[in-house]
Amino acid sequence: MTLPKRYLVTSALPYANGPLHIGHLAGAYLPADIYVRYLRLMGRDVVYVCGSDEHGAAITVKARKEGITPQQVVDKYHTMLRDTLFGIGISFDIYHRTTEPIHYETSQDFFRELLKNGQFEEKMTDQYYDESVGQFLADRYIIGTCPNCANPDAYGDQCEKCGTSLSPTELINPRSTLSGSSPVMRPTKHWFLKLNEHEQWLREWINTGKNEAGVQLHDPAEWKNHVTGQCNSWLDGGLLPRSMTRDLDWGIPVPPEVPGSENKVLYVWLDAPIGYISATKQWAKDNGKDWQPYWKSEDTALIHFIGKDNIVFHCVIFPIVLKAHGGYILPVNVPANQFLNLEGRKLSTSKNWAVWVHEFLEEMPGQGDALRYNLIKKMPEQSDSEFTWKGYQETTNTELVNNLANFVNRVLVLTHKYYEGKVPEYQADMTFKSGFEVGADGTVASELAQLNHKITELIGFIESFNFRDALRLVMEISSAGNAVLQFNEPWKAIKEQPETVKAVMNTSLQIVAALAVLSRPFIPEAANRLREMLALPALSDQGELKGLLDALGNGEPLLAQGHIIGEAAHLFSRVTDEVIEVQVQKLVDNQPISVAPVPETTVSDVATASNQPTSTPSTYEALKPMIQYDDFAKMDIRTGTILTAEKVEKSKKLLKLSVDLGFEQRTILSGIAEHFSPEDIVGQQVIVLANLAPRMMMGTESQGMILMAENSEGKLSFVSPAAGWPEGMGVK
Ligand code: B3M
Ligand code: ZN
Repeated sequence: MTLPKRYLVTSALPYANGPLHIGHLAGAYLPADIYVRYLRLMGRDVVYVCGSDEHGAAITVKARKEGITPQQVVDKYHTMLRDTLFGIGISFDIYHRTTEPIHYETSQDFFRELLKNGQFEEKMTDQYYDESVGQFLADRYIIGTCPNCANPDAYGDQCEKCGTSLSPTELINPRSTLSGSSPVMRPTKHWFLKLNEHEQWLREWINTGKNEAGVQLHDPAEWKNHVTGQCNSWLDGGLLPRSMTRDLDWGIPVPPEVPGSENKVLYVWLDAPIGYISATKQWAKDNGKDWQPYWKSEDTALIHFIGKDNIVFHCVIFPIVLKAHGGYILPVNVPANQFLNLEGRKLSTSKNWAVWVHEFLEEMPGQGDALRYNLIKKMPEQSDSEFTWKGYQETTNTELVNNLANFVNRVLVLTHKYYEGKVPEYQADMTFKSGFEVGADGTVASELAQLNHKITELIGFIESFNFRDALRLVMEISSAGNAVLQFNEPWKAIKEQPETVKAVMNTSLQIVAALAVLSRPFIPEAANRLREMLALPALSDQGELKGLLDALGNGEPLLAQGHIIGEAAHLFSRVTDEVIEVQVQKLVDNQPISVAPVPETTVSDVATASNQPTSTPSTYEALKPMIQYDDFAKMDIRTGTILTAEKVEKSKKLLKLSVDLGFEQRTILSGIAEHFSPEDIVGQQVIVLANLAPRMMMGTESQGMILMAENSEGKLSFVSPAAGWPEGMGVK
């Protein structure tokens, strides 16, 4: 396919009801940012839009919780989200908000157009109504027992315990979160978009990339399997008309001229994606441009970056809305990411099991790029992935500090030492050991040809949304640079073979110059510093990568001979054990009840399930979803005895135990310090999960987990075999 004339790139609009965590970043923002930064470096025409999603029950629920108005909620979190996203270097062309007048107009116009085109079916439906407050209840305002897992505090749209999506009528014993009373059913009118009438072309479009006229709009092979798979499973289930309006006092009013529109607002999932369009309109207005080609011209590539929970809205509902309106293009790709886990557990806002990006920026100043790097390396592109603080430390120290920063530093320091900062002239036929091809002889020209080759490969990865692989290649280039130095040892050769050293150093400098551009999409601040160190003008993000490729293709140097470089400056800092321990401890301390400070806790937090103001406290923890025998059989559970116990310095919750398992002794850290004193539990017989992967906590490796029972007040009790039972026996 020919290159698109222009690109319109979007990242999911975050709800303005809370801060962003690293899962959001890795899901929808970093991949888009890498992609648009790359496009700009290639000199392509691209607009990158985003903004805060400020409507829906997500906002009003939060307002009730915080005791402020919905407007105050969105003002507070919009500012916070915007600052966080720009703070971590997400380079939107505009970060808009869905409470702007231009968005109200655009959304209402969409509604009018869909209505005019006969896309809605008006239906009276029965809906829960809270008589004591005189209000229809949005799904989020109803809680009740989950029919799937018996969680007593499931929401009307979803059970957060087992993840099942629900409708309010499926809840057992529903109650209103506004008053705690049992809601009644009342008839109400809504406008249902006839999704069912769009099934055929949608299936065709998703699976063949063709529109009804047979025009190839995208290549379906370029879509991620899990995205196409999710779309097809929705389609296979059959699409039903879906209500595009709500009875809510917060949102975009249904256009007032529409009969029966009083007290009705647009469904947030109707207005939110239209937010991409209004943001583009605002951007065009601010920049004296025309927004229309970006949304209406077939030679525009529209790409939505989202997390996997938003796939149906971007691949089914919004395309239907665009098509039903008419005149708009459809996305050429929706490269949704899967989920990022944190220390073995699902990231969770409600459970505060998260690394909050604004806190990271505050607590770890100057390390934004290191976080970006780590999240890209672990980006859940094809399947769920995991972030751990230990991994953060290791990756930062080995890859960013030891590899990249070290290479750059050596090159700059040696260039100043040998040539007073001047890029050395060299003899073209001078050979030295190649950094790219182990064992081969290279020349400056052949090394640059190899570099060119790698960059082409790297670009291929970016173009196909394989950002992890692309990042790996950036580091391979840096490694090749290190290898050039390592193999040729200029510090030894400088006396005997000064001409060889000139060629080696020239090559190394060219590699640094390439890295100063190539690293830009991933670690933009570091790229800036690299450019400064080389005394090159700051990147304008307008075609520099294209320029670099042209130069390499023509055999021209990236840094001219005789160019005088700047001083070596700091690039990345080593991450110490202390820093990591503080962060891990913070996670643990954020948990209301924590037996094991690591994800594999056996005790789920009863306390968070009843955060709703009016919910009744539950005596029994909800049952977890069903597992198979095989899931259980993977666990090796043994009897044991605690031999020693001591407090862990700087930790309120942890005790360090040595536990006799009969065949060996283990060190186990257990989050029971607030419940037991060390001297009381020596000799205690326990049950141990013995094949749990070891984990570092507070500088100590914990080699298993003690199983505990917990009552509804959060008190803990040991679980143990009969007195005198030997150690090391299996529990089955
Ligand atoms: N605000 C849901 C979410 O944050 C929603 C995305 C809107 S994208 C148009 O996951
Ligand atoms: Zn459930």
